Amino acid sequence: MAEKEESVKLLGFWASPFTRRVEMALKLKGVPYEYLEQDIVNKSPLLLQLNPVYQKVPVLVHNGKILAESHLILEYIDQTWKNHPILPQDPYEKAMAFFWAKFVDEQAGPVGFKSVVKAEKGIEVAIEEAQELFAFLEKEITGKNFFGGETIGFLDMVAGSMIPFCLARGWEGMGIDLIPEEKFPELNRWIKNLKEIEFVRECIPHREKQIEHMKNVAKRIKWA
Ligand SMILES: N[C@@H](CCC(=O)N[C@@H](CS)C(=O)NCC(=O)O)C(=O)O
Repeated sequence: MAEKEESVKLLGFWASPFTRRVEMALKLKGVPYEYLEQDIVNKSPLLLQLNPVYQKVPVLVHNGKILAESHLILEYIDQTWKNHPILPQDPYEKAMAFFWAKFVDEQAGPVGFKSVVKAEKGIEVAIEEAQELFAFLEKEITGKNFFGGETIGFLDMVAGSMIPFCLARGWEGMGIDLIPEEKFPELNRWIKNLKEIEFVRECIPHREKQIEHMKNVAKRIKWA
């Protein structure tokens, strides 16, 4: 019997870490998909129709089923295509993967970026504040090849897309290396491991182009 034809569409934005991590999961699982690049300033009627609540990318449409929010999309992908699991089976380890993913997206990423861009108390203090957040991740990755253990998993995709391949580039644009090798040897080892994976490299935005983009984001963002 012929297999049912799957339809997978991903609405995304090239510099979006939230989009890049979903592409990593689809590529790891070998799921063919159609990618629809979005303008996240002048939003398309399709994006507004598919994600009226948040009006953000990524949005995944699988056989007509619509999903938003990258953590949930990753979990859905993992449960739908079961090869190369990305989330831990153990309930506690799974909860911890979600805990750290939330920390990456809500603290280490945006708060770290904000402290350096604003640098209200001076750049040295800002760097220290941001690095205090990275220290948690340095501790988590110590002694492991990936956050997920021996192979790349959910948290690697979340943290990888956000920290080295998005925000660190924003800081690079300001001439700051926020994850120096001497201070964060374990995180640097992990970043090297990530870069050795071909599909991860395929999902990393062009460096110079992203540095320019992040400079514009830093100028544009009005922090609360
Ligand atoms: N919590 C969301 C965040 C998604 C997100 O912030 N997407 C950005 C692009 S990087 C976006 O679409 N921004 C448009 C807007 O904020 O209006 C997720 O995990 O998917």
